[in-house]
Amino acid sequence: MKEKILKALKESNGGYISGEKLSDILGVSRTAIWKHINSLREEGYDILSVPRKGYVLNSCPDLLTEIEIQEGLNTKCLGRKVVYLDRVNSTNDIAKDLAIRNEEEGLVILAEQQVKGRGRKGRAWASPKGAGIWMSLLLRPNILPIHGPKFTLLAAVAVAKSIREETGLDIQIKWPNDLVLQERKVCGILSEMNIEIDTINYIVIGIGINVNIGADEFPKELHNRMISLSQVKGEKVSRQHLVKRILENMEKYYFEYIKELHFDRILEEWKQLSCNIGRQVKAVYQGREIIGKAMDLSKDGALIVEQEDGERIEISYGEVSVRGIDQYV
Ligand code: BTX
Repeated sequence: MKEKILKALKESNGGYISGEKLSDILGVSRTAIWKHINSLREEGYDILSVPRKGYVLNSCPDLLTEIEIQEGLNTKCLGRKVVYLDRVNSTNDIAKDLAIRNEEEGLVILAEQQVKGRGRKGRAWASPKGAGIWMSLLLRPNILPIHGPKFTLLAAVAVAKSIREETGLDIQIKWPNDLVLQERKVCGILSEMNIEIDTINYIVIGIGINVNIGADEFPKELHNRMISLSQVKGEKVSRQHLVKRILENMEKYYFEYIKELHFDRILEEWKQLSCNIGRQVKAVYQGREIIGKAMDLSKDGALIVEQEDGERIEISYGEVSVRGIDQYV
């Protein structure tokens, strides 16, 4: 009912709508309408009520509810169902749980706060309340599992592009799953797959973005390694707009890729957005320490590193530190 009232207020486009009219359209008493209006106010909706005129919606909070995300969202699949939660362990866990229960592709989980947000290898991902985007997407691509890792690169391109479009900030991708701004981490992507020999049952793509987090809200030990969009932009960034833009861009790249299995265009965009290419990097790969210059990406998205002796190694998984960004000299 609350959502229906909100919808009616939004549809009146800044005009007044009377309590009587709302109660007629929605088939509930005026007292019930008033209670729901108050509850919306508690969530941060600025709703004015004027005697003999009714209610008018002045402004909406930057919440990531289904109704806010779906408003004006231009997608066919991603975000057609949105589960919005206040506090969760990890949005990826919720998405995986629902995937096992046959939830359809395109499901989006959003939370205001994660208390056990995860990075790779079980590392913790700081996800303070109300100031970030902590989101998981459920995909069920009908392709071979070997192509699964490409989705992390695809998501990185889609998210980086969306942030650039929404904020104008010069964000870059650090292979394979981080986005950096002024050489500090602003976003991480955690893709988790469930596969059988020749089938992907599902992929959950978890995206964490530090949007409006103040420097003092980050864990102390991470202060000089992470940053938020608002810190660089100097003003708050709309989470709602950014989520919508990500869903739209993500769907565009996703459909394009699964239609023809053409990864070249995404790779080209990835390279243009990369902070790795041309820089000194260090990695431990297959038990060996690799130090050299990142030269390119292979057609499957592996990072090609040229060592001092000229040998070229394709790193297809794991960690790669970049001199100047990570704690390596
Ligand atoms: P990662 O393993 O590459 O990075 C984790 C590391 O990043 C941590 O060890 C820490 O040093 C640093 N870090 C932790 N929190 C933050 C932060 N908020 N900003 C910048 N750096 C940080 C990266 O893993 C993948 C993260 C994915 C997070 C999303 S949020 C939605 C979804 N749910 C979930 O539990 N994870 C994903």
